[in-house]
Amino acid sequence: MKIAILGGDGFVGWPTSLHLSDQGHEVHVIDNLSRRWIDAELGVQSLTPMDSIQERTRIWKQESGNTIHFHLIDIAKNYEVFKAWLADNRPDAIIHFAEQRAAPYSMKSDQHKNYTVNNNVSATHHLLNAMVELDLDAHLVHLGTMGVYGYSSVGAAIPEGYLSVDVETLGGEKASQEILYPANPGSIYHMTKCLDQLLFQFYAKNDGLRITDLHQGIVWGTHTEQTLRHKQLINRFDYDGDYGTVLNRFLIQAAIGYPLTVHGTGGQTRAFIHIQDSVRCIELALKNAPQKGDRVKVFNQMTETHRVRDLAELISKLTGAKVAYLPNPRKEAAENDLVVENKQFLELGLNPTTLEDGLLSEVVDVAKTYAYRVDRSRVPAVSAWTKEIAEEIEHDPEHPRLKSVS
Ligand code: NAD
Ligand code: USQ
Repeated sequence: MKIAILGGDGFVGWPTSLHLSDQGHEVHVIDNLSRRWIDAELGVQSLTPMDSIQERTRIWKQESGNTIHFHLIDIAKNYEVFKAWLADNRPDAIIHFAEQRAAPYSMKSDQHKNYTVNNNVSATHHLLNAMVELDLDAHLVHLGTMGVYGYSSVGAAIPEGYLSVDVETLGGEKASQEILYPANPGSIYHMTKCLDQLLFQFYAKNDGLRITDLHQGIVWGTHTEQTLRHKQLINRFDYDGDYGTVLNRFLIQAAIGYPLTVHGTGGQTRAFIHIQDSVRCIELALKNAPQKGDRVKVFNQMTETHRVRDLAELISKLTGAKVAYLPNPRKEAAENDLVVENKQFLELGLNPTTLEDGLLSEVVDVAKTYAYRVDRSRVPAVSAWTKEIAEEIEHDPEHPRLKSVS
């Protein structure tokens, strides 16, 4: 297949590009490199030394004999350029990763809120709009988030996208319906993914676009089978307070002897998936496209759930790291349970990589190798969800932003 990978230079996009290229697909990465610019804005860098996308693709050609094409396009700002590219290339499938994906970055300031909404919503809408205009019947696979559901503890498992509801009609009868699970975003970033869902619903219904939306949990790990083939194919690894996600952050904190930064009581339960499984799920989704006229196909792309403090304790036991319970910069439930249905990928043959000691140690080893690149002052998460929370953190003498943590 000819596959366009929007956002193919990112943390999940790069290993996906390698994996699909390895399987013989013709892969085209489209990326505006905004994620690299955000590193420059924040004054942080990936823990792992990443080469330019051009150099990465050169090494991949040398190692595999396969070409990954790169196109520098901002799909949110350059609609006409993007549309012209789609018209010239007419891919069979399009994988859409190209959004600003960090919740803390999206909550940093009013400018960051505007940027995240404008970038994410325009990127998704431009893609859908251009596909209709060009009569492009490509299968669109979007990377969404478990966060569209909220992380509620209603006592029932979160279904894969749709909720069955009974409504009482005016005649007093029961009518059954399946509706999109009620959206309950916890950040501006997560809210853009809820808006994406409505765009997808409309374009599938109105124009018959074939769309799969993958509601993914937190991705952890860094290596995949292909990124391990050459040191210059290494994946990015975010550790800073804005882009680093919880499990990868704990692993690197353990490697550099930094107390594990648990927000609040650590009672938050979240869904997780290893990067290798994430890439495999995308392959499975590509092979199981919806038909024209079908509703949006939704998968819950996660393999296990964990409570944040349990993860901290597990890593502490494994590595001897200390655990620090910090004031939570986010506005979120202090404690929640989370039960998620994920039957569809399991039935398609996904064999989950669970969070076991060997893989956790592998990430700690990567972190130790590159520990010299870590700026410890960028580890604390300081982006506050409300002005009140920002005030509290500002005046808390125990918060690590005010202390040097050794
Ligand atoms: P990332 O930030 O590493 O990668 C996103 C890529 O998209 C970057 O290379 C960036 O330059 C590019 N991009 C952003 N806006 C663009 C635009 N307007 N035009 C062209 N390119 C643009 O993020 P990631 O961790 O690889 O996540 C990829 C997708 O998966 C995101 O949509 C995210 O919401 C979703 N997701 C990620 C995780 C996770 O834990 N990393 C979990 C669930 C869902
Ligand atoms: N947390 C800590 N300590 C830290 C970092 C985070 O306790 O040092 C807590 C947070 O407060 C939160 C939980 O861990 O309760 C998860 O935070 P996170 O940064 O790991 O994940 P999140 O902000 O939800 O976002 C990430 C990705 C996003 C994706 C989402 C999937 O950045 O792109 O959509 O995971 S999900 O969480 O399932 O919605």
